[in-house]
Amino acid sequence: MNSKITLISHHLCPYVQRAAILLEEKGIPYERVNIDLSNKPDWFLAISPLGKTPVLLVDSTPIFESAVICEYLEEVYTPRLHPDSPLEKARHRSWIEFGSSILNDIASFYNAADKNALINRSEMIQAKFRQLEQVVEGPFFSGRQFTLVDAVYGPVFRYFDTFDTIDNFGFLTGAFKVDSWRLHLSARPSIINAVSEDYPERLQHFLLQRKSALSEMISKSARVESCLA
Ligand SMILES: N[C@@H](CCC(=O)N[C@@H](CS)C(=O)NCC(=O)O)C(=O)O
Repeated sequence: MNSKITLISHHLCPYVQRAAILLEEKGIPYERVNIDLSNKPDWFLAISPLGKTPVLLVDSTPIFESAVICEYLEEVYTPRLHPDSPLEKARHRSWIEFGSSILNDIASFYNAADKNALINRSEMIQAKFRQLEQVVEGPFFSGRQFTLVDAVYGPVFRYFDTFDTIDNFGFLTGAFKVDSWRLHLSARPSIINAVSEDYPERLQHFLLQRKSALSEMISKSARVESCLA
C-alpha cells in the first residue's frame, strides 16, 4: 500500500520548497499543510524537534530536515534525481550545501541593518554566483537532466525575482551561465508550483517587517510610486 504523505510547510520557506519540488518531479501525491511559524501549534512542536519546517509525515512517521527528507524521497521514489556515480553524487551534495550557504547569505542580506552592510552582503552573494559560474553546465546544473541540485537552487533564485524589483544589486554580474540556469529553473512547473500564487506579496510583506535597510528601500519605493500614481 502507498504511504500517505503530508508536507508540513510554511508559505515562504525555501527548504520546504525543495521537498515540494521533489514530490512533484517524482509524481508523488501529497497534502501540504502550511503553519504560522510565529505562532507554532503544539501538534507541530510535537513532531518537529527543532521547531522548523519542513516536516514530512510518512503515514504517521515525522521526518525532519530538508536534506534528510529529500534523500528519503530519492531513495524510495523514481525517477532518480541524483547521479549514479558515488563521486558525482557526492559532488552534487557538496553544491547543495553551497546552496544552503547562499540561503544564509540571503537572510543576512535582507536583515542587514544599514546600507553598507547591505552592499557587503550583496557582494558576498555575487561572489558565490561567480563560483557557481565555474561549475554550472546548463541548461540545468549538470546538463539536460534535472537533478536535486536544481531543486535546491530554484527556491534560491526565486528571492531575486523580488530583490530585482527593489534595485539593481548586481547579484548576477559576470555570471551568464548562472543567469541562464536561473531562467530555465523559473520555467520548470515543479518550481513554479512549489509556492502559492501570492508568494511575491507574502515575501514583500515579510521583507518589510524586517525593519532593515532593505525594508527601508521597499517603503521608500512604495512612497515614490504612490506619489507618481
Ligand atoms: N536545516 C533546516 C532549515 C529549515 C529552516 O530553517 N526552516 C525555517 C523556515 S524556512 C524555520 O522553520 N524557522 C523557524 C524557526 O527556526 O523557529 C532544513 O534544511 O530543513
